[in-house]
Amino acid sequence: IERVKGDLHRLTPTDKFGGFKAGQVKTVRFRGELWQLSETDFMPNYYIVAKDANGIELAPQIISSTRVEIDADTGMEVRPYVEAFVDAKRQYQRTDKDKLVWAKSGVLFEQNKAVSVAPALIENSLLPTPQTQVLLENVKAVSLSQGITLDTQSFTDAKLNADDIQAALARLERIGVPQSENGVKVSFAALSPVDNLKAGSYQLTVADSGIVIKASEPSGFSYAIASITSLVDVNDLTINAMKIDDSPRYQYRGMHVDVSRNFHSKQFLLDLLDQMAAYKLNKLHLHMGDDEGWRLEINGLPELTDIGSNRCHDITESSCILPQLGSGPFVDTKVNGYYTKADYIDIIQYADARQIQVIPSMDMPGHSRAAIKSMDARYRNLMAKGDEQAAKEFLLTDPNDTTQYSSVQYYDDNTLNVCMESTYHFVDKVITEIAALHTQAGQPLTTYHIGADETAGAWLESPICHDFIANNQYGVTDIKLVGPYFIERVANMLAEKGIQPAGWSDGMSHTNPDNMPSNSQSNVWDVVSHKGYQRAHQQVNNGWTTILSNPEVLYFDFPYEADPKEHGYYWASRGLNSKHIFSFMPGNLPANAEQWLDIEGNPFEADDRPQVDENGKQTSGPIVAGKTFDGIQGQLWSETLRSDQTVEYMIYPRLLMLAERAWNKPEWEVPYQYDGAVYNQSTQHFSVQMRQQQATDWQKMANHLGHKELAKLDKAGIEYRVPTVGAIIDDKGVL
Ligand code: NAG
Repeated sequence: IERVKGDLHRLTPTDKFGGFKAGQVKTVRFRGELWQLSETDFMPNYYIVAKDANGIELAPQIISSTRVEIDADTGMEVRPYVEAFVDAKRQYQRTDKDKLVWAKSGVLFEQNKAVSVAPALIENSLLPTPQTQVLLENVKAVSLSQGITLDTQSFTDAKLNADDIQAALARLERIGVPQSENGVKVSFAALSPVDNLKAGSYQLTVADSGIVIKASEPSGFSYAIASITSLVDVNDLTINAMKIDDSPRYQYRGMHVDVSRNFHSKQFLLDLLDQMAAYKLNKLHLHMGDDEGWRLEINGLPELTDIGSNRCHDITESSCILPQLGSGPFVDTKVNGYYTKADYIDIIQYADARQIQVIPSMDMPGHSRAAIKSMDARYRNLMAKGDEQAAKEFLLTDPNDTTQYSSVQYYDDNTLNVCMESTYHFVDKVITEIAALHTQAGQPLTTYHIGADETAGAWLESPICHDFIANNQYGVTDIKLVGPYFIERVANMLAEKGIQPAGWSDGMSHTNPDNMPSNSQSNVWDVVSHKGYQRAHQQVNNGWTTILSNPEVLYFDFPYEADPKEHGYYWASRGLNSKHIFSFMPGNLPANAEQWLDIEGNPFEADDRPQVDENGKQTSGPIVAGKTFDGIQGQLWSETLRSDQTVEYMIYPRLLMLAERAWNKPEWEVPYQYDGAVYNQSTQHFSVQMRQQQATDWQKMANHLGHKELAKLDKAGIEYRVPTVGAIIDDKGVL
């Protein structure tokens, strides 16, 4: 067995194996560790490339089989081949009957024990939980069955944009509350922006005289309508009289989606944006460029999508890039594809009308294989035409670089050469074109994510890099510093265009903060129990916008439960369910309730004593006074997720708990307390009472999900994961 590239491997038959005769069946047995046999991660679409008698390669053929075997040692079902994988329903598909039972009972099951609270307790509950909500005593419920009538003058006075109003009201209309002549009056008043009024704040009064919404901007209005939509009883369209005064905990409430590894449709994204808006999330981090695919049409660089958006069996990679992630040998599958410029503009506009900012990302300088192969093909074509100058314009690698390296995902050719001007020319071109699409869509590009993660020792043996070190005007004297130099240079390139640079925390932490724009954003994806909290604190102390993306609790490509039938990677968690996200305490990173056990399941001790340099400046240690995290973000990487349905399964209902934690600070969140020594939350700060409060709140939340939210997801056609009755988890939380 030999590696062709990344995770594409080849088995070449020996003489002993012989060839194939027509119709012949041969069995190839794989033996692997248990984790490799997780049913859902098994790569489908093995294919055969045979040669004819003259040694000419024949068209590839998929090897298909639906055979299920029982592993003799473990008794587990092993299903190595997934039928028609792209449209396949999830492996762990529950029936519609399960869904009905769940939605009706709304009872939470944990380890086979039912835990439930009275429905009355959740009658007026709202997700995400508002800051204050007061029921108006003695005022009867308001019926919206006749629809609503806008007090148009009040909207005109407040200068609210008509598109924003319509997008918000469409949500009410969808549940059967249209605008009508004689509906309940809805009026709007501008909330004067007093000090510290957070963006997104709103006040809502529902009384017999009508509904009054106060906000200082469209997002507040939109959130007020989202709250009404959520509170209306979908059976009789009534809403209880109440007052809500609400504002978000964090200004950044994000969801990240990787459409590069496996492409996901525009419709899936639009549906996601609808749900994000319903739960008041406001940032879509769209990961469109990585090793396995480039997913956005770029003016003037057609190769990026002609070649880089398709994987197929073309060893020369001149028409497509090589198969990866079980994609099979053919172009014509849904894991291939890209958004046209028009698609992307639609996506931005759809997001914008829902108060969501789109943050595009093309991962660089590592994770760039699709771009590199596309630009290599361009180079070869232009060279063949004799146009050397044009050929070199956007070249991304040094042809004489002999560096041997391997990325985490086993690529040895996925890193841009950061010493070549043509690389910066390419990056500038891409950013400029993406920015133009944002301008056209009416949502200017204000944040761009560089990626900057997992850059593997490339370019060390590149003659161009050696020349660069010898002659550059930037003062870079050590080859080890050219990686950070790339991030700093691109970050400043963005800043000059008025765009905030963002990146993953590993790459960001290698830069010199003094060389970075002061408003840079870092997404902290370090494993908390492996000292990730130190990195998080450091990024806050740099003064950067710091977004928590910690894998143990926010990577939605991990399985919900430790079960071979659950999809996903598990390098930082084997069971990441909605309760874990609900229990997250983002304000107190080292110490977070029960999920902050280390990967082996032991409570861990955090030690974040301040370190100072010779000038007395704190270089690491706890967050300094007055600073804080800026938000949290859920991550959906898609290596193992090949269909839109599977992606929805992984996102929902976890996204709802992400929204809850991003919006609302729970009473039981332990404040960050650095006591000058080793910090062990589970024994010191999280009191029995707090733990009990957390458990009670979770029961309420789980019932709320079951009684209210899952039914709404059903209505919206979202393929959420039906909660399982009893998890297969032993006392250590591992399989
Ligand atoms: C990390 C990679 C990402 C990959 C993911 C899978 C980051 C910032 N980088 O190794 O490319 O898809 O894990 O869980 O997460």
